[in-house]
Amino acid sequence: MTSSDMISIETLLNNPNIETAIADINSETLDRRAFVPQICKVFSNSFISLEDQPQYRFTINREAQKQLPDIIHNHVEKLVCGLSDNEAGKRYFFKKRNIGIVFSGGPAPGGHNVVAGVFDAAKKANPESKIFGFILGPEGILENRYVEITKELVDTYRNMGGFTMIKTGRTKINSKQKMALSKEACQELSLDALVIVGGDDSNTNAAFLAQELKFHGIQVIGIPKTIDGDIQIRTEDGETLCAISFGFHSAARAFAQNISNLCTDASSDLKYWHVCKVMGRVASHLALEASLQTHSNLTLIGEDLADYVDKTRLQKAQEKGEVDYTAYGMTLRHLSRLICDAIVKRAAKGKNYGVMIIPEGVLEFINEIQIFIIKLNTIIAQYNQIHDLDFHTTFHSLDAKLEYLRRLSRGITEKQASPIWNPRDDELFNDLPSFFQEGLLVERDTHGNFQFSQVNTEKIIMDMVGDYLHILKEKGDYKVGIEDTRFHYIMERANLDPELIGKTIFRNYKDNNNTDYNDRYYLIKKNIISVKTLKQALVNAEILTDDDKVPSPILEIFKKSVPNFKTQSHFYGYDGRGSNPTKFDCNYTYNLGLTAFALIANGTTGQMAVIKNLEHNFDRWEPLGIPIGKLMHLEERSGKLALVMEKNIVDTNTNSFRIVKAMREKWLAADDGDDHYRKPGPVRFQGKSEEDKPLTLVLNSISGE
Ligand code: FBP
Repeated sequence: MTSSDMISIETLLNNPNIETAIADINSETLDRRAFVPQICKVFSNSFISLEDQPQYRFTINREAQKQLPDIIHNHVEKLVCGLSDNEAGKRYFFKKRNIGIVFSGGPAPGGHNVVAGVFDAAKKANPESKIFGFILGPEGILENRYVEITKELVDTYRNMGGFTMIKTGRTKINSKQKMALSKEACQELSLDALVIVGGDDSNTNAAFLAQELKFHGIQVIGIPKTIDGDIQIRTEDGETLCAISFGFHSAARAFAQNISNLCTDASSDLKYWHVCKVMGRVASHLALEASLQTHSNLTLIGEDLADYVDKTRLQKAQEKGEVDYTAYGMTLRHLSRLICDAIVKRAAKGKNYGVMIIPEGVLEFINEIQIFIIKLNTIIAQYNQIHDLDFHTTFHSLDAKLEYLRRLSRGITEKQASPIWNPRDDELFNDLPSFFQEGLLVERDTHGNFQFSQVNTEKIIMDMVGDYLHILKEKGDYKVGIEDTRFHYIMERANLDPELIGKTIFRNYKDNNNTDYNDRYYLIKKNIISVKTLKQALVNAEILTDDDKVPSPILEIFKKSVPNFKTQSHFYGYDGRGSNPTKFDCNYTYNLGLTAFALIANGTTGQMAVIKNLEHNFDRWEPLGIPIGKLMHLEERSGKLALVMEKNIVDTNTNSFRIVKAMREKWLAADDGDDHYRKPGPVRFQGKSEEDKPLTLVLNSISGE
């Protein structure tokens, strides 16, 4: 086409079909926005009351009792239809109120529906009520930056992913001054209530704010958000009140979809091990769910590694009448050996490829790393406190940080030798690769948490794996198995005797005299590790003379048996966090918003809105309010014990974990058969999907009866 034949760009851009095709808003978005989430039965009533549920008990932390005296005695509340003769209750429920809402921490799919739920319920109860969204997370509260949420704004973001509507941030309201600023901001807007949509740390904030603002007539309600899935609430008697935080399902489905595609790729060209790091700052829930959805060949679960006991080492020590404490827990070295073992086994069956899932927070469960993290947390926190300076600003470069640690270990810095960092720590730390040292020294987040997402976890592990595989290769232990039919085909095509060559070069060749082996894959003998040693074996068997060259078909077989370990790294985190919510999360979050409003309209504070029975069919979903104060415990933060909401890591006694463990061998597929990859259904919004809730939830809810 010559330029004179071309339609002008103006004409093109004004063509209605082109306008539709390139519009920012596509039909998928319009369909999403129009989706009306299902609502729990109780919300079909216009007036909702609360009913105390004293049967749900929690072990209360003493410190929580001290620090949160006015919210600690709250009960679990069930939402029920209000009585028609409760006039005072009705007046309170339907009164005009101002409600603030804030997102806190990392985005999670479904957040916008929480806003939509609060907005719809508040406007339905009283159209004069106003909802304000604080911009950029808790920082918006401190700086009093907000936007009034309108119907138009809510409608734009219904069922859409991200926290784009009002943004989010990780600022922590952790000082008297910040509390005072928060109170001022709420009072300036004449807020009756504030809804905090966040994870464990943000709900901790919510509890303290609730305590602080209670006598100023401002209620605070928390919402369990985080893709990490570590907000799970059980009573003292083990009854589940909240099976999972919102966002988990959508993120896990997005990760699983990508990982499953990699399984297809890996098993197509057979040349890569895909190493998939998946988010979850500490807990491995996302990795576990992705494993169940994809049947990837190898999935590390941090919590499982922490439980590891080296029985051989323990026994050796026992024989000497000693206890070897280092036998408990996993070391990085041992972990790399376990991974190598899996890789070598698969290679022996001709599968020098695969897909492995590494949870982002796995290092938290590795003994030596955990010790470094705790020590460095304390050192950084102490430095900031003693010097009233910021460690990371003062010691900008890695060298400066290392120099400080070196001085600390020798007692030059803080007048006397540090009890935390001794010369041995310094020596061990200096043995780590610099990118990892840098990772361990990264700035902690505002809550004092170690930022695992900033560390190249998979690189640390895979570098060690690569090194050890190299050793195994040199020793002749890491070889790619040669398929029986292929070997015969190549030999026969070249008029070579497969029996003679097979016996000479393979350690498990099945010939008429060797009935021990019945493998489909042959492994080159351990001592044949080069063309030279190959030739030697052939000469020794009198197949070749010293002057002969190794025939090319035999060379071809040998080359195929030499493994080339190639990896591709992938990080699944921010992408899934920003994905559109699944139907499960759309329904879940909208009902959380409705629940939050009902709690507010009944005058409660310091409660977290949850939906019980998420693991069951929708008709069994039950909205509740749970006292946040009762979920608190003491935890090490920035080198000190702090009262925070307890998070849940993977429980290795659950059905889901036990099933993954039981399937490990099968999914590794280090055998003659095919891989067992599972294709999770597409993340669909329209139509019926069989993947309508997290598999971990489904499995964990199945009892023996
Ligand atoms: P929240 O707990 O705040 O929801 O965030 C979880 C998370 O997505 C983790 O999975 C991840 O480690 C971390 O946030 C990443 O944080 P950042 O957004 O600061 O990089």
